[in-house]
Amino acid sequence: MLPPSRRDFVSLTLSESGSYTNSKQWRRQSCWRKWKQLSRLQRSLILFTLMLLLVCGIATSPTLIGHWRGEIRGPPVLQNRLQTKTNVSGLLGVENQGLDLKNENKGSEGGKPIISWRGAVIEEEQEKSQLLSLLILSKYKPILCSESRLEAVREAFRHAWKGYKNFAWGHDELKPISNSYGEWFGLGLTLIDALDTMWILGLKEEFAEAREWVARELSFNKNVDVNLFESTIRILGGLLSTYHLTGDSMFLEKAKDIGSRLMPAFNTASKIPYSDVNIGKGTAHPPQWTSDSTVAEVTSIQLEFRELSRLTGDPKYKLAVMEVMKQVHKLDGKQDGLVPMFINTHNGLFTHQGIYTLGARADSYYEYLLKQWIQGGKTENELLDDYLLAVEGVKKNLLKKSTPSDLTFVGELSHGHFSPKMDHLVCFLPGTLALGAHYGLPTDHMELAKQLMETCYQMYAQMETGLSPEIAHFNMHEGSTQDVDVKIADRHNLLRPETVESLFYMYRFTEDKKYQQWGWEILQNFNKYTRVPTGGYTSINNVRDPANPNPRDKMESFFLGETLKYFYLLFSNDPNLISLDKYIFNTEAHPLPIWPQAE
Ligand code: DMJ
Repeated sequence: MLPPSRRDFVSLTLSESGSYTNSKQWRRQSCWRKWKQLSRLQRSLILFTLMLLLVCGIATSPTLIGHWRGEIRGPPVLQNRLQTKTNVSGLLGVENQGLDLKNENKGSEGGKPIISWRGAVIEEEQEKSQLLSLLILSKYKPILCSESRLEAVREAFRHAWKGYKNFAWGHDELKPISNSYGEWFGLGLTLIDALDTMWILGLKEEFAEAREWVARELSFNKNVDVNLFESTIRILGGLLSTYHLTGDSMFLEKAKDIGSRLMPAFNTASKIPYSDVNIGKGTAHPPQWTSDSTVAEVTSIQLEFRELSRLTGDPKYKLAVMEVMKQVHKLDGKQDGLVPMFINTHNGLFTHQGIYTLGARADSYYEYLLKQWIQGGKTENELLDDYLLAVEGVKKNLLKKSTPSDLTFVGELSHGHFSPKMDHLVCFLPGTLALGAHYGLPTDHMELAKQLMETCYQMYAQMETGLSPEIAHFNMHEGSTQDVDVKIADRHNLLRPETVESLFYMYRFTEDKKYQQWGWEILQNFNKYTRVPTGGYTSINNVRDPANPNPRDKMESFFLGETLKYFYLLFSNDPNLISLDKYIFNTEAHPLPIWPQAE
């Protein structure tokens, strides 16, 4: 009889002949031999450890849990996609990110930033905090995962703030690639937009220095044209919410100042406001090329001016903006509650009729119908009626399914012709629908919200960078192999908040962790493709090219005002952190109080 080693001898000989199959066989046999050589105790220990690892792996995989619970639904294509994405980010992603960092770290020297792509870096501090998260997560995953994600948002904010502080302090927007700044109104837009975010994130030092700038440097007595809508939602809204959160009356005084300087916009024949106001001279005018205003702009300043009236006791602000709502309520030219995009400031009529969208120029009209109704104590029935009608109008005219994956999307209508085009801006809608359902509106609004939330997430997940384009076109013809097409001109990403905003609402109302998970993936992709080494985050030109996303050299103020704030609120498990039963967010993410009773 041959000794046991005889088998090894045969394998070894074949292996030397270069046969791959036999080499594998040899390895197997060699392992088997080693296994047999172990004591019973050693074997039991190894088997036990393997079993333990398997059980832990299954128990902590959100994807598997999701499948077991039936949470991850949708067509197989998307399920595959979700599995892939889940494995590269999120809970497991933190771990993977830790591994990536280790690899990237090879080329770095102590204390120096670690380059992750041209332009984006992960600094040492961030690396430490993420590796720490990795360690913490592997031990106490369910409890501390939220805290480590919150810390990741604080870190992202600090990084954005570093760029703003060093290169754009007191100016409107950071240009993070050229280490300079851009002016729009010359009013420190980013700083004001970011005030309440810093307060909510608990960034005391940053808040204190920004408060000093507002108190000492900010003056609205300037010969400058500002856009009524943009300065209302960002500046007036930002100052009012910061006043409410802090109780610091300096912010209220500044809010009164800018609010009264914006009022000349309403001096028009129709009382529909002009788009532009010179806040120093007290004059207002439409844009140079038209006497029209944008419908979304004139109908999305109401939360702020109504609140200003409540705080000052002066009804003029509220009267001016409610006059606009009254007129729009009665106007001809709507289709099933959907509004055109333009309104004339001379005669108060809709212009460019026949085009209906939930995207640019109409979006926040719908959002503010619902939010004013909530703000005012749910008694202003015309607002509610218009909102409910519009949701039915969306369902009837704009809602379709894509192929191959049956994603529900909101398209556009142009003179009876349907276009499967959806702006990223439309992704405010799942959150707004969910908010309405929370306040007692039909439950099918929540069902629609869930479907649209999935679509908005897929607008990120199906892109090569994991970041959404500005506009997506959905395929509807049989035989399509992908749901989302992006035209070359639409491939940019401006660091917009709408999807993260909706994820926040969806998580608050359902407590379904998948929404936090989706947000976590998006935050990581912002870090990967838009983070700039010297501070700040940049808009990019091409979400389809991970090798060269092509930075645009601009950090919009809403990235700090909205996007990072909604990330933070999404990752927080505390429903009382800006309770949705007490506050209503304006369209720039500035929380304003829901009035104690209807006024
Ligand atoms: C913000 O200024 C507001 O959210 C507005 O309602 C839409 N555009 C930007 C963000 O995308």
